[in-house]
Amino acid sequence: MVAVARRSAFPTGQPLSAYLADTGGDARREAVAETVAALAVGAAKISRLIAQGPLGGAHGEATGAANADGDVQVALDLQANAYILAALHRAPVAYFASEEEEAILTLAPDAPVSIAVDPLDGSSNVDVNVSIGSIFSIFPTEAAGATATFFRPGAAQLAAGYFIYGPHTALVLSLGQGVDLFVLDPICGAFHLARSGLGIPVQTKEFAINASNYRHWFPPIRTFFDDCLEGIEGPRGKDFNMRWVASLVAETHRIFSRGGVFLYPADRRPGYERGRLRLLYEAFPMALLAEQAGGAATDGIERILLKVPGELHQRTPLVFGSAENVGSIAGYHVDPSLVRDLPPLFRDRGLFSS
Ligand code: FDP
Repeated sequence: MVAVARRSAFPTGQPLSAYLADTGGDARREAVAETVAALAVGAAKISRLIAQGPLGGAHGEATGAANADGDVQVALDLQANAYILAALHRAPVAYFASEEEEAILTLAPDAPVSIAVDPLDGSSNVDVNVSIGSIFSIFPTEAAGATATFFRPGAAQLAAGYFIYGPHTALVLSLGQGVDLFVLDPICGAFHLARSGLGIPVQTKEFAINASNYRHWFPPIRTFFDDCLEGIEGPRGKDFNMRWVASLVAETHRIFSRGGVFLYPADRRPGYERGRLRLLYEAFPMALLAEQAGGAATDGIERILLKVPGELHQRTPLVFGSAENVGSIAGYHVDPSLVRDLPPLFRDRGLFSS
């Protein structure tokens, strides 16, 4: 967890444009501000399209194509990617990395910032009318090129956030000085500050995990889960509640509203050796937001913001939310005495934590 220098209080109700204009004349902050403003334009368009539901044309229908990571693409995935890309052509963005693009695109190579996005996260929920979102991460552009720009620790991010398309559309944003919440006014089409200084409580009694994967999990996660289910009589001494929406932005938004911890661990299924979520454009932004809100984010053990992607669509196990709970989940990964059903070989501490 990092010490967070909070941005000085900005009055709620103010438009996002006024909030972003407060750059202190710093050229890089101005570039970030222009990029966030462009994203907000793209997100407002995506929000309108989603609000039309099936009336907006091909919606949650599979396109017959898959993205670079093998996930089925629905029509809205591609539309959201196109809207964001079009909006960014007005912004000072050098490189564009997207879940929906096989390779990094070059927009304006001399521009000071670059962006990684998941244009439509949770898109398997499109037809269910459940909250989905767009996730983004803004990096300073490196002169050495796209690889040097993105393949470095997540701590290098200048800003991160997500748009959530739900009963209302909101933007949760960090420019590196705390986390603020903006809501889209559907009448005027602009985002306004609704809450500033979002915080994640340090402890929680609520966790989110896809429990249908129980049989695939490794012993540390199974033991954590079993201990939570044992409630007040078990080793954790608390009655826990569980949630799983299967939409990362929706789970994250709940954690920002009332605390909680999210887990998508690695498991034994082929292709899930590093979990399901993507390091660059899902885990990095959520980790920055979580830390900026006083929470924590790890891959089970290591801090997400210290990890370095080796490839564009690299996956990572992800655990984030209330800091004490994230810490205790790390305990299950590094302390064999906490874990049940551990094969004898793994009782060796070195093997266990590798
Ligand atoms: P989706 O594939 O629908 O975009 O980003 C991947 C993601 O959704 C997350 O939003 C969500 O948390 C997760 O996948 C759900 O995975 P499971 O279906 O395996 O539970």
